[in-house]
Amino acid sequence: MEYRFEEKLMTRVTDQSSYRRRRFIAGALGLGAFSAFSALRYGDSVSVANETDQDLTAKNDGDILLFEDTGARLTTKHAATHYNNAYEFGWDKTDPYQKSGAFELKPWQVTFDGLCAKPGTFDLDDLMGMPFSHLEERVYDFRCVEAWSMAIPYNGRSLRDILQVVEPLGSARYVAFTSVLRPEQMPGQASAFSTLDWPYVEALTIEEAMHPLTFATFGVYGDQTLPQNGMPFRVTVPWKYGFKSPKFVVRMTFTETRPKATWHLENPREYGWYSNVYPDISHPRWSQATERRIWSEGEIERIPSRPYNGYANEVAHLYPGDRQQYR
Ligand SMILES: Nc1nc2c(c(=O)[nH]1)N[C@H]1C(S)=C(S)[C@@H](COP(=O)(O)O)O[C@H]1N2
Ligand SMILES: [Mo]
Repeated sequence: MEYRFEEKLMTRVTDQSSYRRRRFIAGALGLGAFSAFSALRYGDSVSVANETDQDLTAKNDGDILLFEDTGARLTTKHAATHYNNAYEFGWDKTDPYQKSGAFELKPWQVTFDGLCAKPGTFDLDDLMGMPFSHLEERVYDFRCVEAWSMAIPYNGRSLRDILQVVEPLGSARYVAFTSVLRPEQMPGQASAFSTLDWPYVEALTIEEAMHPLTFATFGVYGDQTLPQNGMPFRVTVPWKYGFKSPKFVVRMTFTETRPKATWHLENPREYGWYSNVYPDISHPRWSQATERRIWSEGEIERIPSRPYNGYANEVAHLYPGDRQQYR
């Protein structure tokens, strides 16, 4: 059965959970044979914050599925796909959609290496572990350090379900992400004006990477074909400033020492290594107390920003002591 995004919008359920999400549950679908990555999908992956069976409505209808719709307002797909940061394509917000036409989404492989027991290189289909249409969808608030934000439905699964399969060693304290290097398809990487060192790199602590909110993302708005949004594969970390959510990921490396991160490297004073959203800690050049929520091209709302971008209940425990350490 084809996935149709509009279908989901028809069911509205009040959300009791502390973050907004919609979710598909693959029932008795016999999908277990897909790959090592599918095994963990069912049962193991989603003891996520505050979720109860009662949150889930609808029924298993043959080959689809349960879902809930929290009724959360979304940014329009048009706005979320025409105003982006993906410096590989250029520095303007319109470059990612205008200059990504030559970017090849397939084939795509991701290599896992460093401190893990089962390193290897896997195709995206393996990492999904199920058909794209059966992945979870989560609506996350997403906030750029530049103080604009959107509410975007991401299609994917918890990154930890994937990381567990390659078995990080006890000595692994961080996960480093490397984005793709393809100057022939990404004009921003070839441009003499770019001061960034390519490829783009980012990193999380192992606890952050294994947190169930950290989302291995294969699509947005049910669409896998949007390079401007980082497809075919990005990682989405909703409690941090947007640059901590790397696009076009091709490698994940488990390390003992803290890896480099592109924007932190570029200007550590302006871009912290952790870069959690803290509204009371200003960027040196602007306040972070509020944000411009982009709902559509025509509607931009000034709203207060929240600690951890609204996900404090889920993640604040990861950051004991003085929050200045985690800016
Ligand atoms: N590889 C890569 N990842 C990246 C970026 C980038 O330029 N290259 N920009 C980051 C920034 S600054 C933001 S705000 C988000 C933007 O994601 P979106 O355009 O899909 O909303 O992607 C982040 N991930
Ligand atoms: Mo950003």
